[in-house]
Formats: sequence, C-alpha cells, structure tokens
Amino acid sequence: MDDFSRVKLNQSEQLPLVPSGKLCIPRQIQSTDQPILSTISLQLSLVIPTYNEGRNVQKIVSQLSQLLDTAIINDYELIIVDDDSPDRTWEIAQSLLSDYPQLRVMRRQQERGLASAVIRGWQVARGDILGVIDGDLQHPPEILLKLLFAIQNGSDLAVASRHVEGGGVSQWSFVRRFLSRGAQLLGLIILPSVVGRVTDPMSGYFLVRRSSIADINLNPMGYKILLEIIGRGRIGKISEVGYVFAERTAGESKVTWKQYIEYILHLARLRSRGRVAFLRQRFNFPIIRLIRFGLVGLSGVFVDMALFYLLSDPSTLAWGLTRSKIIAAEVAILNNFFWNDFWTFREISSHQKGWSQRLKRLLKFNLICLMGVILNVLILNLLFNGFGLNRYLANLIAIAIVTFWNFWINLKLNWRVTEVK
Ligand SMILES: Nc1nc2c(ncn2[C@@H]2O[C@H](COP(=O)(O)OP(=O)(O)OP(=O)(O)O)[C@@H](O)[C@H]2O)c(=O)[nH]1
Ligand SMILES: [Mg+2]
Repeated sequence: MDDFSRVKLNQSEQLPLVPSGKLCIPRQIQSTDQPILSTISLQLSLVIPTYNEGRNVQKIVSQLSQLLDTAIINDYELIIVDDDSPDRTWEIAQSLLSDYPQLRVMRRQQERGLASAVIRGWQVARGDILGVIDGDLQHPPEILLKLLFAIQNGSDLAVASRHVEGGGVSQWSFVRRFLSRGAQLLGLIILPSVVGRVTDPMSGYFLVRRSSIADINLNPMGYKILLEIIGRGRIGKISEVGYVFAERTAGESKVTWKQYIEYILHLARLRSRGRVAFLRQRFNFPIIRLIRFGLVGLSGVFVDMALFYLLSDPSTLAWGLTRSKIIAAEVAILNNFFWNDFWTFREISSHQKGWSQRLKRLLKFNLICLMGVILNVLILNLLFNGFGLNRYLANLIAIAIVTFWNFWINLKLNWRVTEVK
C-alpha cells in the first residue's frame, strides 16, 4: 500500500487529501485528489506552512499570486498546509480558492510541525520545482523570482539568505542574533559538511529541484527543513539570494526554546545517519547491534565485578578466588545472554522462540565466550610479552578485539537467521 492510498479525507471535499506514511516525495507527480489536473506538470509548487496565520494568509496569497502571474502565469501552484489552526486559518484560506485558481489548501489534523507540513505539501505538489515560504510575510515575495531564476539556470537548490549581500535582519534583539549565530556555529561544529554549504542554514525560504529530493525518506525534526534537504538530498549546485527578514506585523511567533533543542537533536541525527549509513552501505555492517552488544558487555563487567566482590572479598563471603571468579563470570554471561537475546538480537530471537531453542543459544553463547577468554589471554600475551606494550593498554586492546570477535561469531553462528524463505 503506498502513501497515497492510505489517505484521509478532509472534512471539506474541496481540500486536497493529506498523505500519510513515509515522508518521501514521489519522483513522478501522482496527486490522486485531482486526477484530471494530476497529469499536468507545473513549473513551481510553493508550500506555505501556516499555524494561526489567519491575519496574514489573504495578503500573502495575493502578493505571491500577483508576482507569479507576471512571471509564470498558470505554471505554478500555492499550497497552504495548515495544522488545523485554532484561528481557522485553513477556513480563511479555503474562502480564497475561488479568487485564486492556483491555490490549494491542505488541513492537517493528524500531524503537527513545520518541517513535516512542508513535506506533506510537497507530496501532493505537481511542480518540478518545490519551494517553501513562511506565511507571516516575513519573507519578501519579490526574492522568489530570483530564486526561481537560479534554479532555471542550473542550481539544484536556491536559498534566500540573510547572510549574503543584500541580506539581513530588521530589528532583531542582541539575544536573538546571538542565539541564531550560536546555533549556526554549533551546526558548523557538529555537521560542517551540511551546515557549511550555505550561509544561512536556518533559512525557511528556498526552492529545490524535485529530482534532487525525490524517492528519499526524509526524517526532519521540528523546524529546520533546509538542514534535512542538504543533509539527505542529492544537492549539487547551490545558489543564495540575499533578503531582509522582515518583522512580523500580525500573528504570533511559534518559536520557543523547544525548537533549539530539536535543532541540536536534528543535527545529531543527521550526523550519525551519515556514519551509520556509510558503514551499513559499504560493509553491510550491523553497527547498531554492535553498539548494543558492547553496552551489554559493559553491564556484564559490572555484574562480574559486583559478584566477585560479594563472593571473594574478606569482608563478605571470603570464598576462594577461582571459585568466586567462575561463578561471577558465569552469572555475567547469563546476564549478557539475557540482554542480547531480548534486546541486541531481538528480531532474530523472536523468530526462534521456545525454551529448547533458547537453551541451545545459551550453551553456544557460553562456548563462544569461553573461546573469547582464551583469545583474550593469547592477545594479551602477544601484546605484553611480544610487543612490550603497557599491560593495561594491552588488556584494553585485547578486550576490544575479543568483544568484536564475540559479537561477530555470535551473529554468524548463534543468533543467525535459520529459516529459509
Ligand atoms: N503547518 C504548520 N506551520 C507552522 C508550524 N509552526 C510554524 N508554522 C508556520 O511556519 C512559518 C514560520 O514560523 P514562525 O513562527 O513565524 O517562525 P520564524 O519566522 O522563524 O520566527 P519569528 O520571526 O518569530 O516569526 C509561519 O508561517 C508559521 O505559521 C506548524 O507546526 N505547522
Ligand atoms: Mg515568522
């Protein structure tokens, strides 16, 4: 079932259907709500995300329509994506439909958030160029034609920027300027390959070629859709056009501290994606499982240590060293097996249920761990006696190698998928 067959009808039949499922933009235009129009390809689809912009919506639609009618008449569409605003922005926008034939209005009731609103709008878009502009008149419409021109001239992405010539902010306080630049600096540190490609990575005003982002699963957080586009898209040439970010004259800002947190999480997500995806694609390597395996191993060290103390310490049971160690190690192995079976390799073990199967895995796990101990001693000896390495460093390297060995052998021989499809 594709994203467009799982659609939900809006209350008013005039409103386009709201796509659900993955945030993936189709390469081919496949809007199902207007089958006759859907075969027509337009040059530009501009999404205007709104939340409580009832006082601005008429003005922005009128300004954008006037402008685009002079440049690409009947070759564009404006898509308002409203998140069921309490001020009924969607209803006000809907009342404009008869005056503005290029306008479409989407009312989302199941999802929230600026970035996903933009993508939902692009999913029903019929244009070859996709764009976004704020609905509060802070983005000057005139710039749009320059952005369009840049794409027509070969750019994959054209960004309206406050930080190139002709750009700026009107009356921002010192604190807001500081936060904005601070966020950019943080972005440059965490994700230079993405954030460093544009002067204004926080811009919410840009155009992008459909082919540059089609068929990619987008996964943005909160506000910063541009980061997602540069981070995941196939973006070659980028152009920037300066603009002055105007002050709001009506309506309220939705920016809160939450957006700053989401921004940092988004950067982290994009960054780890790069690495994880690289490892996964190049080596088909289950990196997440290895991380889990490592964490479970760490928990085993604590179990082993605690029990070893309880059994062997003169102040507690004062049992013999070897006996205590064997028991502590075995309990740690049981602990590790439990977590690996229920967490690290959950998807695999859930297909091989039953106590006899589980017992078999436990015995194999024990055997592999035992081989791991032997390997550990061999490597330790080689590094310490053979290469003269510091004993603790040698032990650390031995532990790292053996953890990897344990993981790999367990993956290949123990928690392996045995069913034949
Ligand atoms: N659909 C939708 N639109 C949103 C949401 N949050 C904000 N918007 C719209 O996105 C645009 C930008 O939001 P603003 O709150 O103006 O953010 P900003 O322009 O960065 O900040 P200000 O300068 O404080 O206005 C506006 O058109 C908002 O109405 C949301 O959750 N859903
Ligand atoms: Mg705004």
